[in-house]
Amino acid sequence: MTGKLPFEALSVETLATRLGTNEALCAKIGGDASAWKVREVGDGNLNLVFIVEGASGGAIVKQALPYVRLVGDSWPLPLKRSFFEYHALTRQEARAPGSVPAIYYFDETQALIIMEYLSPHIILRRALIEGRQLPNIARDIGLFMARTLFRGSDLSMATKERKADLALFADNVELCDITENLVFSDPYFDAKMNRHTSPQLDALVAELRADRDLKVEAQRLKHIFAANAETLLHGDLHSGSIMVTDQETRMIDPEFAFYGPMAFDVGMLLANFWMSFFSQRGHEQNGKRDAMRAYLLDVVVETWAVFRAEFSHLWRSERTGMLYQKSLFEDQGDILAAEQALDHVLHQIWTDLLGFAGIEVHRRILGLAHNADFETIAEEDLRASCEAKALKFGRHIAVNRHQIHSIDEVNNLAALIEQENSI
Ligand code: SR1
Ligand code: MG
Repeated sequence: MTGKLPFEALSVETLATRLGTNEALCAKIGGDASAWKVREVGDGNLNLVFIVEGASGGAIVKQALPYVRLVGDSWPLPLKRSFFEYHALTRQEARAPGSVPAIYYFDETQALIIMEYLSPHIILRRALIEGRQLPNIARDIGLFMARTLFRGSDLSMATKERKADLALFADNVELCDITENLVFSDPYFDAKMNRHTSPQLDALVAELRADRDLKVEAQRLKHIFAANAETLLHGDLHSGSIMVTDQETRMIDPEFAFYGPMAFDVGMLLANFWMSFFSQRGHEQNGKRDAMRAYLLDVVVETWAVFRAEFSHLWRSERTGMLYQKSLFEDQGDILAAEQALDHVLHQIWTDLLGFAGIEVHRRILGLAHNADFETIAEEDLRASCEAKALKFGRHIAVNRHQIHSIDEVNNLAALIEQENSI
């Protein structure tokens, strides 16, 4: 396939013929395309994902479709998201080596990326639903976030380079538009594509949609999301965008990448751990999940601690950008000033991440794009009860984010709400 042919969606039937002469793919999996085994495994909301296996190995072929897969061709979506995903992956690899799949080939016209087949990795969300306690995720994801968010910002980059990159990713308009609507606005009114567990949650949903403080807070957070072009974000860092084994953690799918607030990636990620926490009661068919719940709260604590420690380390050792210049602080012998500034930056991330986390919880229960943590709880009353607790938690941390001072305080709140019988 050359980049000059017009876009055409691949299929299990056509892939070997169309990519059979692709040098990068043949080098990786073996050149006899007639022996390739092709499976379509995409279970995300947007794209086609194929596993292709040949005589000498396997690879992933990911292709964007000109529409939202979850909804169909009534919702067109530009193919250029593949371009942003490719460029985000290259930057993430440079800033946090070993944290993303290796890229073998990119074809902009066909909107396809050929990349490393991660095996035996599974999606983190699936592992957490199964009750698996993965020992390294907090460390690996905390480091990934600190390194990519710090090194993609004006704390680290040359400003000319950062501004050029900001301009490049500013064109990822339609994917930002999805987040701006689906995350920050649609959950808080009766938007067309919303759904929730009904009738069990109807009264609570009405209450949340009438909650003035919550709606204002959601829009303040949307304002920060849209206006604070602080760093190159992953943009969709939930537990479905992370692949794991017991030893390894890799971040995938950064097609929503754009320059936004650091706290967005951190908040979205932690929200997914808290949602997993609240969903565990729905997955107790084979025994209680008390240990899993405790593990998830520990993961939250450790992720935030690793993030803070690595961010602080980079602040002290790699602060080469135009913000908080060393020439004003350390070079004047005023190390304490640099530490005071670091405290302010971390505090801002902390306050905002709580807000982003709260509304991420809401949109996964009230909006279009739900998550499997709750969706796989077949018994509807039980699912609604888990979801109601998560909604209550999400509201509290979003609205009260300026008054919450520690991760333990948030985890204690989650544990308290989880123990309530009335919901
Ligand atoms: C229409 S896309 C819905 C969601 O799927 C993606 O993974 C993002 O989270 C997006 O909000
Ligand atoms: Mg995705």
